Amino acid sequence: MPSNELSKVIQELVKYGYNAEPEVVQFINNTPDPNSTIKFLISNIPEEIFTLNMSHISNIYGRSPSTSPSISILNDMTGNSTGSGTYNDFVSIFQDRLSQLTSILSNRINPYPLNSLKNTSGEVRVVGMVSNIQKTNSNHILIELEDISGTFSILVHNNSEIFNLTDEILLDEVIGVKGKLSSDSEILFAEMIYFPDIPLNFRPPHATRPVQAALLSDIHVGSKHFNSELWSDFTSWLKTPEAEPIEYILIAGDLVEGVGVYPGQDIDLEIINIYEQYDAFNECLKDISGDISMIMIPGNHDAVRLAEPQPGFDLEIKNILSSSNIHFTSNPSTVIVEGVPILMYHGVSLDEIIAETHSTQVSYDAPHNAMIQLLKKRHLAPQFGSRTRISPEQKDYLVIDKIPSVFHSGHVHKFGYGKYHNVLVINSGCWQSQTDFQKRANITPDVGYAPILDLDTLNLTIRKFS
Ligand code: D5M
Ligand code: FE
Ligand code: ZN
Repeated sequence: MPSNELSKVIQELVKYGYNAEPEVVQFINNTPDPNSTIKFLISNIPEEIFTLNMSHISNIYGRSPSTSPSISILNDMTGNSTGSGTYNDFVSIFQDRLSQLTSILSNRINPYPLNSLKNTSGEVRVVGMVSNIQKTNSNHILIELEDISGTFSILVHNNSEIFNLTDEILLDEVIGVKGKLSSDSEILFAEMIYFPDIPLNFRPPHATRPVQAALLSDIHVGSKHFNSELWSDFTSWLKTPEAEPIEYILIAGDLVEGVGVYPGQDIDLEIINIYEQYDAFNECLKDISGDISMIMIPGNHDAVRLAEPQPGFDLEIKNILSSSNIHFTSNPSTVIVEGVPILMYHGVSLDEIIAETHSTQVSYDAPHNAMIQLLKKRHLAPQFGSRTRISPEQKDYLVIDKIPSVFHSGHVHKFGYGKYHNVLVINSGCWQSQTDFQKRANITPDVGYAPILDLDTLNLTIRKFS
């Protein structure tokens, strides 16, 4: 007997005057949005056919859809926003951040509560959120740590071996410290600093069959500078035998250019209406075979709220992006593709990490090193109240709770990749040529990169269109 869902698929087909063999009904039902799949199929089926079988489906999709896509999404907060912006919401999100990151650090260092230190002496370990960090008159670094019990001052001496680590510490991040208390137990002299971090022996899960994913971001359709020629080169290449193993495309935000994103943006717009921009983006996807599954999160140019976490697109935008094989989720999200956990985050906080981290390793020319800082801190936007807007929620969705095999971002329009404790870190560049703002700021964007990930070996091949 067909289940409820299967009979809905059958009824929907009948509504349009079609029948289908049971495998086809099952196939349609397994797609993320069966109604869109039906619309897509019947708009592509030859006129004389009224009973669909699997060979019709294969013809429509261009190749056999025999292996069904394997995608699950963790931590999608779309529709679950609880924050109303009250003081209590901010308290909740900080408490949750502190508690999640403290429990990661506590496995290693077994901390004392900060309010107990005044009655202690000698060597202690603590964990807390950085509520202040400043240079003293004698050029040491003074850190104010806060936990649920209270606050405490930590001094990092400028002669100490760990002094250079203070370059990486940002306000509001959670760290651990080992050190010796002063004789009056008023201050802790730091000897070790611990970040929540990724364990060195992390073994990244991988797929069990040879299958690939293209990792893209920052398409910016609707901008005068969207490079449609390079995009067509990419979608044409997808049809070549070389691209046959690609079954997934992940897009980490800034699908369209948006409107009113920055002052004077009008002169950069090819399409001035946001819905028409998504229409044009949809046209850009039309050339991509229907049996490639796509996963998309929004970025700061997209039509969702700016504050992070950003929910996935609403129905109005989803209806414009009519292809049946798109999975929409929030920014950030961890998506499990063929068993491989991939953390997708658009990357607005990277601007801040690059500006605030004093290490020369972290720059726009090495955006993956800024992403590695986020992995170390196990948080996607450590510093609160600066450029990255954060929406207060009961739960801090920006904590990197599950360690991913792959961390995928965009936003800075610079291509870069690296490995950190076996996590593959990729910033996928963009499809928008240099804008006037970027010309003035001397930024040369990396345009037309399609990093292709082998999901079974976690190796990367860089496909550059030019
Ligand atoms: O961001 C693209 C990159 O360029 C990112 O690193 C921010 C930077 N950018 C772009 N426009 C501006 C303005 N007006 N001020 C400061 N920084 C900017 P995207 O999200 O694609 O705009
Ligand atoms: Fe962008
Ligand atoms: Zn962006």
